[in-house]
Amino acid sequence: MTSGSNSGDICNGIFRDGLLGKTPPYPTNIHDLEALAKEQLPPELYAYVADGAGNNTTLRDDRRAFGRWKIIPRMMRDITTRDHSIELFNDHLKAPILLAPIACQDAVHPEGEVAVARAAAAVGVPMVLSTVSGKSMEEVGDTPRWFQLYWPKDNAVTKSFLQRAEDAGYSALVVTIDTKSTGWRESDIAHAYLPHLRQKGIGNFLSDPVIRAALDEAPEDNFRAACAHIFAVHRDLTQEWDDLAFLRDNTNLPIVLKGILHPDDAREAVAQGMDGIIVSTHGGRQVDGSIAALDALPPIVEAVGDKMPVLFDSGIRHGADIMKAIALGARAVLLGRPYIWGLAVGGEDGVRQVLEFLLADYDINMAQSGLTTTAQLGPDILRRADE
Ligand code: FNR
Ligand code: LAC
Repeated sequence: MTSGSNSGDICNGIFRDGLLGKTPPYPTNIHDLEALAKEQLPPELYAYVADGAGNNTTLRDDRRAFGRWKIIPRMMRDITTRDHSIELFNDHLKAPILLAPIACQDAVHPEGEVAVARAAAAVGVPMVLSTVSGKSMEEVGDTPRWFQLYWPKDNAVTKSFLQRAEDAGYSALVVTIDTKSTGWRESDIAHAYLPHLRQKGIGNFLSDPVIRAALDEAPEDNFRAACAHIFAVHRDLTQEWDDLAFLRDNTNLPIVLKGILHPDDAREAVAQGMDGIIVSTHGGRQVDGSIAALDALPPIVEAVGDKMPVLFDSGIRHGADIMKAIALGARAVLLGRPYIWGLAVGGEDGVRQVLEFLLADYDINMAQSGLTTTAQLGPDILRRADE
């Protein structure tokens, strides 16, 4: 995204098309896009994606936390040449954005994660593939990508997942540590619905050689027994900090712990030799009433110092949100629900529009604030509204 950047091209193209009576194919505003997805998805699936835990308190607080920070734009600077790229582990990112791991994309669209990977590749944003993906990690195409691990109970399965991810070309491992079990999600309870119990999101399990070897009959012949086995091995409630040595010993990939909200847990991640962390409330889906992710970020950044990159998700909707999270010390952010709304309404094209528009929004908001590189974002560009 350099020299005037592609945000200019996108806008010029859109306004030129407008002269011919054409507008963007999908809603531009993310809330309008969600409303359209809500019309199109079955109610229980919409609720699974949209809602959080309990009374949705943290889901709302994650967004409110952004409202408390205001950008103070600076004027009269040369903004002709912009480059928002960053280096992160082994990857060069054109903007400080990745796609958050989201389960069961095959429930939302038949092409699921494969459509998302194509859109991510087209736009140049890496995706983090969930363990709970409809397609197997080998089927998800040739795009920069990281693998998210829900750490299974069976070490042989864990080792197999780690090896497969490395062999398939994933460049980092995200280990999600805030979801030993699923939060109390009232709408899922009310609908008695979880997509992974409806044959969605199990591509990595059904294709795993260790899992298949443990079954008396192939999943194709006895699907019920295969699912029972998968649910018996797929999570482990006992894991503690010292157990991370097992992952360290069994992968060459950088390990990023996802779901940290306390500075002491961030310090523990450093002590365990991890390579990075993601500050996240899991989109308000785990502990209702927990601290908002953005409020948790500054003390964690202070605790970690320059020992490892701190990434951020939970509530990113616009370019301004990216600016605020990075200014408060995140190295990069992960985009969650918005790209799933794009997938729901337009498959690959829908995701591509969401990503292109978000990158353009970020670039333009940066430029209008007088900023031409991501590195220029710091606390000095922000003021708390309540101060
Ligand atoms: C998630 N998230 C998630 N995280 C993870 O590590 N593995 C997973 O499989 C999933 N699955 C998942 C499904 C759905 C439907 C949602 C909404 C979220 C959490 C995700 O990576 C991210 O932390 C949140 O989506 C961030 O919140 P926002 O920005 O989407 O509100
Ligand atoms: C969720 C799990 C799969 O949030 O991470 O639904």
